[in-house]
Amino acid sequence: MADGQIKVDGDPVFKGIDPIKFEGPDSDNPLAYRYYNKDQMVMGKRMEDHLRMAVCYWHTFCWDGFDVFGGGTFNRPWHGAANDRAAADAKMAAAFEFFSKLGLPYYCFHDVDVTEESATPNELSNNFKRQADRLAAYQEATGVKLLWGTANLFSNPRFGAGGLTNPNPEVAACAVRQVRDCLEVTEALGGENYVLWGGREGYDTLLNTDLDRELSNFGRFLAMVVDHKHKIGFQGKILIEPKPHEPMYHQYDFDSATVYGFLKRFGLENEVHVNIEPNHATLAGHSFAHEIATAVSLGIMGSIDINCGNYQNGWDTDQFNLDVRDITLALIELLPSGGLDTGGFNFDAKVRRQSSEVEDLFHAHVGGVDALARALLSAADILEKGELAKLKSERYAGWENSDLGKLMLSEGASLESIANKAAESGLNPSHTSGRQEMLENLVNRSLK
Ligand code: XLS
Ligand code: NI
Ligand code: NI
Repeated sequence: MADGQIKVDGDPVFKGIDPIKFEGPDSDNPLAYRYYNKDQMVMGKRMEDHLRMAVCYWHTFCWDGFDVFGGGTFNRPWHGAANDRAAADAKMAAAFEFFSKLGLPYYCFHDVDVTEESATPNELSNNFKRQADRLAAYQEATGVKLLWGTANLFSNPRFGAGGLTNPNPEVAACAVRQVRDCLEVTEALGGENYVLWGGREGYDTLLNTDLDRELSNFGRFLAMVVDHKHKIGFQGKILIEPKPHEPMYHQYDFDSATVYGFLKRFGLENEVHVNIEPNHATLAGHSFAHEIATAVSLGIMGSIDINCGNYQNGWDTDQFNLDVRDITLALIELLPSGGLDTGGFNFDAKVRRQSSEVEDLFHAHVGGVDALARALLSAADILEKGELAKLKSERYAGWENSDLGKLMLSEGASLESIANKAAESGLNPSHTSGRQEMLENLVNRSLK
């Protein structure tokens, strides 16, 4: 162990709560899994290996319940009077106890989540390295692994105008340094991905923003991240997490398609993938399934921050996603492509401010885990029945089977040759039903 002070089996924080077990759908124990049975085989793979679930450090262990209208409501036993070293260590002990009790394989963090308040970038760098050793010891003792690490380039006031896209090169250099440190720590901890969520990379008004320069700088620094990844031999994926708004009025990484265009511009489309979050998808006016289908189609699918917004207000409320149907629709797009590779499902979700007891954190995750497991079972049932694939292949069969389809796709085909062909043959085709309602019913019939 890297630090003699670490007591992994020290005083438990979650005393009255036993490890969460699979008890089956008929259990009446609120703190049991009804569907998540990690060794159960689904489409030839263990449930745990399909879902690769992670707990996030920030919402679950850092947030004290404050919002813009009022202070914290949570009073967590691991929150000290100040965010000092003792509090950071207590938080880490609680976090690993929680991960272990849930029986989930992964966790995720920002550099500042695991460290105490640091007065300067130098202090942060030192504090983070110390905490990284402690994380390594906890990982070794509990078997919990790191899905991804990320640098927080948005909370410190110096990042008000962004990190890597800040107008001030001194601030951008501090951001670069934080990313370098965090990428190296993530590598040292065996992290399977490294995430860049564009916290304040964007603008509040174009009146003070040189958009062209900011995007050029962003591309330049992202290329350096990729170079450094190769230099240090990091095996994981670099992921950008798209989001259209909040905190900035406009975020550069708007959605998966926008991110792809940006990556193409800088020649990074084979190096960087996306971390998709349902609540960000809906903020961008897309469904969760749309973002997955787009990323799969563009070859940039990476990982998922699972959560959802609120249907009424459209904000980034980061709720635990219990919508089995919505997740099923996304999995129908994801699973045929081979599913998650180095990615996972990270619970980037928070309990409501009134859910003030630590027990609520367990209820929230148990519900989130089971919703994913139910969606997996549902999607597998739908895909294994094969009706969707059959209908799609029939719908597009003309491109494979008919002379016209083949001709249109052949080399040398032109706008003119196709138009002439249509005219010569007097083409006047009629509409074919898309069978949407039948397919929607088919999905609903398979929901578990
Ligand atoms: C915020 C993001 C954030 C990232 C990590 O909206 O979801 O939590 O996942 O920086
Ligand atoms: Ni988010
Ligand atoms: Ni997120």
